[in-house]
Amino acid sequence: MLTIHHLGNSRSQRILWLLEELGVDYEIKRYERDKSTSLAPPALLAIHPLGKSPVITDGELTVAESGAIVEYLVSKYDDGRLLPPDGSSERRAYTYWLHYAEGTFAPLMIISLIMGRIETAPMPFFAKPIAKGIVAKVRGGYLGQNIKRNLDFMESMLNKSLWFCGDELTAADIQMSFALEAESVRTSLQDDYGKLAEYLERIKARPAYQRALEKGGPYELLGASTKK
Ligand SMILES: N[C@@H](CCC(=O)N[C@@H](CS)C(=O)NCC(=O)O)C(=O)O
Repeated sequence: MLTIHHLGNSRSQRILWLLEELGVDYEIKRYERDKSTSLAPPALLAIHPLGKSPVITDGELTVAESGAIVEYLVSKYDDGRLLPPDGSSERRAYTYWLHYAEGTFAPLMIISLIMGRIETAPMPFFAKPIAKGIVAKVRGGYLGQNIKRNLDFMESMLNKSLWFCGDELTAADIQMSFALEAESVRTSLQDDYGKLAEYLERIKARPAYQRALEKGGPYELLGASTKK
């Protein structure tokens, strides 16, 4: 039986969604984040040396890293619905977005989350202006413009098609969903990024996405109170 080691409020939610889209039988082993640090519990270290989620086990095999998990599941279980044909332009787009999600966009979300944590961390009063100054420099000199450029880019892509690789959902969209959902709890996409907002609505309307939410338990993305 395939097992997904699922950390609450995390990226592994999208693997549950993929499994539901594929109609695969699986079991969920749940892990909760530490209440004060938000880190994964040490039990996940017994599954993979990095102790992160998602990670799946399938018999003797352990697969970590969302993109690798998506590739593994799609190559084993997809019947041609979620993976565009080899050699097609949709397939090139698929490879791009599958890597872009964790390689380019997610790191910006992480930096943003960390900046928010620094801003709100308890510290002596005299250190606060220094911390705030550093955060402002990172936001003003790097983060803000990069997030904007990436959101503009994604919005322009969704002006051309319903999903990132054309008018059909692919597993690359499932990989893309997490960081965009995280961004949407920080910024109201509706005002400046209408296509991205509609895209997230399309995702949330899918029955497989809703089943995954029911099975995965609470999915409250971290960093809702941070700003760019
Ligand atoms: N690039 C990795 C990132 C894995 C990752 O950082 N997962 C987070 C959950 S969203 C995690 O396990 N965090 C808990 C921790 O770092 O202790 C992937 O996509 O699988």
